[in-house]
Amino acid sequence: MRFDDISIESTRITFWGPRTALEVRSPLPGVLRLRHVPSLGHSALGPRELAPKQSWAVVEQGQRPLSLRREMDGQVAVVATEELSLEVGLAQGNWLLRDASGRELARCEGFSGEAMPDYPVTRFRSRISLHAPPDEAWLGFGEKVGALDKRGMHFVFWNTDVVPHHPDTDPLYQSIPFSLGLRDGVAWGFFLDESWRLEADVAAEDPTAVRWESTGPELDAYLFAGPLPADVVRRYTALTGRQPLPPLWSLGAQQSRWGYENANEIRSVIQGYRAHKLPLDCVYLDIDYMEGYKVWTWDRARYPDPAGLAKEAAAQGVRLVTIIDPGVKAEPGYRVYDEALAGDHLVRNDRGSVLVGEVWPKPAVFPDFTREAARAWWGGLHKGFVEAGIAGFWNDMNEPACFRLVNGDETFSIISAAARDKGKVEGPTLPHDARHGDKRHLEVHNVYAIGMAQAAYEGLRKLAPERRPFLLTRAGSAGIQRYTAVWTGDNSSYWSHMELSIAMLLGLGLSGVSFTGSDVAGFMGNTTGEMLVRWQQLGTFYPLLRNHSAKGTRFQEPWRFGEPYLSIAREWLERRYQLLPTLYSLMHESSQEGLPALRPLVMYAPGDTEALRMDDAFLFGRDLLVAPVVRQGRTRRHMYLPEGRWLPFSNLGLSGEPLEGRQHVLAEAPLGTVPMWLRAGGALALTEPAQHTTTANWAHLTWHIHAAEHVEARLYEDEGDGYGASRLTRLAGGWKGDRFVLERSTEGTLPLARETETLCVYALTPPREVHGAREHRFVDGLLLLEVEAGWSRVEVRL
Ligand code: MIG
Repeated sequence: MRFDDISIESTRITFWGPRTALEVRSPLPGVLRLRHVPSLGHSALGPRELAPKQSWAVVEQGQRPLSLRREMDGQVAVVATEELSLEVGLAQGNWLLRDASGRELARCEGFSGEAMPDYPVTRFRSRISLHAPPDEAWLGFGEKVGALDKRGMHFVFWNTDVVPHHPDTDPLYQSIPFSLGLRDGVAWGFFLDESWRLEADVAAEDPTAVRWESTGPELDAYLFAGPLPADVVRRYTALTGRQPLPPLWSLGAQQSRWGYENANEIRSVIQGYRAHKLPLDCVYLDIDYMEGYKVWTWDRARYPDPAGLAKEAAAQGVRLVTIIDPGVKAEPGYRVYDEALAGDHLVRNDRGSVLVGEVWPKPAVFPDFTREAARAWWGGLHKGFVEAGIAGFWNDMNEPACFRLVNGDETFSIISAAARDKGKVEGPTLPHDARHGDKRHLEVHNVYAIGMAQAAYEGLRKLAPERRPFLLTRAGSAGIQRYTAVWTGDNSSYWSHMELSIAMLLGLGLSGVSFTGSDVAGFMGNTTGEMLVRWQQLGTFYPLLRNHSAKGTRFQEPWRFGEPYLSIAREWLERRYQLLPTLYSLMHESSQEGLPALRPLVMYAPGDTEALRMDDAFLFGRDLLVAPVVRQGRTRRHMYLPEGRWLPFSNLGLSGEPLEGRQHVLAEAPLGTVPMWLRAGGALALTEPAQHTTTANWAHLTWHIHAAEHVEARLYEDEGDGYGASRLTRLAGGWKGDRFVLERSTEGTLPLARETETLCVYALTPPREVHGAREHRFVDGLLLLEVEAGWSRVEVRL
């Protein structure tokens, strides 16, 4: 491959070969877009003119200036922005990316492609190969199994409903072709903005190359500068959007089960929580609430008065969330089906008639969420449920899952040989040749769920503009964070699945998806009291904390296993509610900067290979290091502390003397204990436990601060829902000679809801004098300060 012509515009430079093209733009600072076109025939509008390309992922498509110069006898062209420069080899069609300091970040060894004409859908094989030096780690890739560093794995990006899945099952439900490369402590990012079925070979076949392959005609890639992992995530989420701040209640405890039979059982679950003094904010209604699996209907025998039930639950501080599946029962006279047909909102088969399959409803048809009119119609369908007081929506089976196809009188399993031969399908979904408007399923399969999520989100913004939507999805693609939280689907009550959830959620977080969780205590299979308690402890830090289980499995609400499990589970649910000021602030930070709440240790120790291996532990925000026990029977926990000083803070309380980082430790972790450490200079804001959330304008607040040279912390507060006034509080300070000083500043107009605050400052010697506090006490290495809520400065002389 070679380039023999270049077209130069101020914000776009295109390299042309005889049948190929490479278009370079810079949409945002530190971001380059490289549209690789290996076979121009399918992407050209005319000579020297690429057809515009639609993206489902990208929201921010700026136009930043580019400059071009030639080097090495004209054989290399350098496209430069302020932050990045790209050297394009004109003879080979390869490229090399450098940062502003001239350091090599990435290298493409070439791209190529061929078209494979086939009936009825032509597919392509477009490939790009990236150099992967042996010391480079590859993180991200969205919802994938395996360790944090995905080197040595091979992935398929094709949203798939798999039950049950195993610790090595691929693909799962989400397709996010984004990776973060990390070498010598410097990070860079790569995102392939393609909705087509993709594969990535992460240095498995060839240990020096990461290879991507698409079934589509192009490789539309974005490159992101670091230098820190957080910079890459920030830039990636500036491009693909950030998770909006969720309503506070959705960060509370959630209970679900596929198998709650009727309204009375929902009542008794709420009653069980309250009777056992367990915090709870939300209960889910699974598919059995529908009449004959007809979406947007109620089975009135089971739920005679949904609005009444929602009201009763609300009186207990509990919200209801209903499952919503995309498959619509094909039954004339059923309003949703009739409207779908009349409005032409459905996916069609190759022959042009409405595609009929079977999911839970049978026969079933599928809305085509790639089209705006279908999305607007679907969004409006939330109305009756919103009016009944349903607080949120849970989108399931949205890969989309389809178990069987109906073809005239013949019905066949979608994963049978017959189906494979006829429609060419992969997994229990729609055939490749199904039509979505002018597109085929093979191209838009992976974005089915983001279209459905967008429909729901936009619908809810219209129907209830004063409230923040809460949506939960199983399937998704790059950018899904703009609309919905993500749970990781049908895991099982295996210790290995509990452990795996950590690396999986960390990978999702690096890939822009912050509001995530896995089903606590496992969906399939039977959990035990010990597993429930350990999973509850881990789940305390999942941004989405949901206990969910499958029909036919053992009930796993926290009281089902007796003591000591009930009491320990309660303690951890209470800790979750204590942590809400911190979690809420982290979710706010996600909405502003894109950083996830759960962060891998390498986020702040990017050059530390020991930290890279710790994928059964994580940081909650920047400051709290958490090492949950994820193995049966263990009462001690190995941990590697990265660089810095760390205050043992197991169970959110002082549990030892500060330790220097860069060492391995063994921490005590009996059944009720999770080892944790608080970073020097870091702080945690905690409130009092409660039975349910009310407002995020906290009436009680305690700061836990690990004193150091520099202290920095943030707290975001508002009413907990809606779009009203807020307050952002910043703490800053640290040592000044023999004094320890803390200053507080705020932004925003939300009035304070408390008169005093408590500051717990650790790692100080007994003070001689304290200024700025109403009261102070020094006990066992802890300086306890009682301050006016509107305090601005505290000074401690030692
Ligand atoms: O085919 O709605 O992942 O959470 O409970 C199974 C019933 C359909 C799969 C979801 C699971 C949910 C279940 N659903």
